[in-house]
Amino acid sequence: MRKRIFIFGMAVFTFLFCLAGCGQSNEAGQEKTEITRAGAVEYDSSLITVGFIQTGKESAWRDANTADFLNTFTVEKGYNLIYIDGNSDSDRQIKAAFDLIAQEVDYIIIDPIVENGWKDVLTEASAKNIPVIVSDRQVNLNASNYACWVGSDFYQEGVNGAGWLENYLVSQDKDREKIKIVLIEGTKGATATIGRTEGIMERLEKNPNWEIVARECGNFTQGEGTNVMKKILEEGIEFDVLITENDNMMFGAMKAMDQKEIKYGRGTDIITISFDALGEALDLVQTGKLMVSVECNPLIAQLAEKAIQKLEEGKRVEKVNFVEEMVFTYENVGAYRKDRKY
Ligand code: GZL
Repeated sequence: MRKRIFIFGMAVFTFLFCLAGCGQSNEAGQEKTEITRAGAVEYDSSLITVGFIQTGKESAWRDANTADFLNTFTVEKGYNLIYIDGNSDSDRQIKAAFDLIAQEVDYIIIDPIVENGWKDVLTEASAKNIPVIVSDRQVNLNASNYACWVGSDFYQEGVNGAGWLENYLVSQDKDREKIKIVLIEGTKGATATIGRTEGIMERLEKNPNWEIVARECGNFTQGEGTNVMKKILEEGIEFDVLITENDNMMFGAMKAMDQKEIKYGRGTDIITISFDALGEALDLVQTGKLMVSVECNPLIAQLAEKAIQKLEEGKRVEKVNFVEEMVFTYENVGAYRKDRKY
């Protein structure tokens, strides 16, 4: 049952001081101040009001993911989307979720910066019968706390990236050599970081000749990717493989290696592996500077919309809804680059 909601977005308390002659006087002949409240904006209750709380703007992947939601939940398609930028602040996200509950929206979609801290607000949403869809990253709670989750299989992405490395080393007859790996991880506690790292470590355990010689956090940002790689190079750490858990950190790390005139990519001694598969990354795969970009598809808004439509029809929704993804390499990228939407 869609709730009628009044958005007080325009409700501005306006103190109108009437000009002389247009004010009203009380019995004692004293001027009094007129207080006029702008009318509450009554929303068209035929629309489905969806509150979407995004992580922030930490990466180009994120921008593409946000654009996908803004382009999916439009008035033309029957939605009133309230978009909230989490500004990379988990507390801000949780406060925004409580606010959306107070506004009695019809649905809440959250992309949690980190998995912890969501129990109270999801309990409140459930008590007010507002279904919550978790998108992209996950919450560290039983699935009964939310309607469903839509996004990527991060563990499989990690396995895919490290699996490619296994096959590549065999092709280069290096599968029995000592392989030194630098791993630059995403935000600590983020599902994408947890899953990718677990997948990479699963393959590492199968390859005892692999060693992680440096493991740093780059928070999924380009700037931190540069800073972390600068630190690694200043420490004189030598490595054969650089794995970054998103393309923006790879771009940053490449900048640091360029500054030291270090060669990387196809035909060099440094193998480069990244995640997200941004258009810019695919360009680098085509040149060979980036050897693999494991796709993390940001275009998941349609999965969230499908879930909302099912809930509107009173139908059951699957708890876990994976988006399709690929692994882009020098050999296959040409066939896909031109059609990329981000
Ligand atoms: C993955 C997403 C990650 C991306 C990063 O689904 O959570 O966050 O891989 C983004 O680029 O910052």
